[in-house]
Amino acid sequence: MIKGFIFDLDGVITDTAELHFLAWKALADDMGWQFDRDVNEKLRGVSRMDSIGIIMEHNTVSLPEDEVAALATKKNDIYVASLDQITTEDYLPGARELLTHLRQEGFKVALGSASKNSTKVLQQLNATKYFDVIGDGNSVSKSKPAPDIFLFGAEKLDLKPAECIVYEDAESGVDAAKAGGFFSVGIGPKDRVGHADVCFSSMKEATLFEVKSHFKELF
Ligand code: G16
Ligand code: MG
Repeated sequence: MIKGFIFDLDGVITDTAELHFLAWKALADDMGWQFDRDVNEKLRGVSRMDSIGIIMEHNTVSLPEDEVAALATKKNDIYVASLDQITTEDYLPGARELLTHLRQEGFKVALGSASKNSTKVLQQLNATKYFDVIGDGNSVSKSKPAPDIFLFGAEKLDLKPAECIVYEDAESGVDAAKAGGFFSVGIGPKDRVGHADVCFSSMKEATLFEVKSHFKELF
């Protein structure tokens, strides 16, 4: 029986990827590093420290740990300042409707994001009210593809993984959901999230009606 839903944030509820891109780009320009949208795509759902690792590897740069941490903080300061421009109009199409629908039908809902800034993003969207539990980069230490963030959410919702559906837009996020024994909905192209139990090209298609008809026997 499905009793709960766990949502990733960036790429599922809203598209913070562009703001992450601009902040990484500002840092990269400052450092004389190459960074473009193709490299940014590799950072989807990846934690901040892993992200800077990918960017440095792309530039064959290596620095002492404390300097890397300071640069990641610098990027984060730029990113956090840019979150002020997020408004209640910045849900991905279909996301607010789905969250409202889940509330109406009495499902339990958790956030399962890699971001350490999820509270601020949810506040800007006025979306905090849709979530019973906020699981994010501050809640667990092992990031996706480890299942920890989704297991954290399920436990706080007092549900078993097999009673929850996870929505994810990142390959590593779908891997994490599967590793934890959750049902999964992939948002995006098949070559990225086609290994989810069911895949939709965008949140607009991933309605409760569609998901219920796919997982018929579980509702
Ligand atoms: C998001 C983004 C990633 C970002 C990560 C950490 O993950 O997709 O690009 O690196 O959060 O964010 P922060 O630097 O704010 O802690 P998710 O899991 O919400 O898709
Ligand atoms: Mg994501």
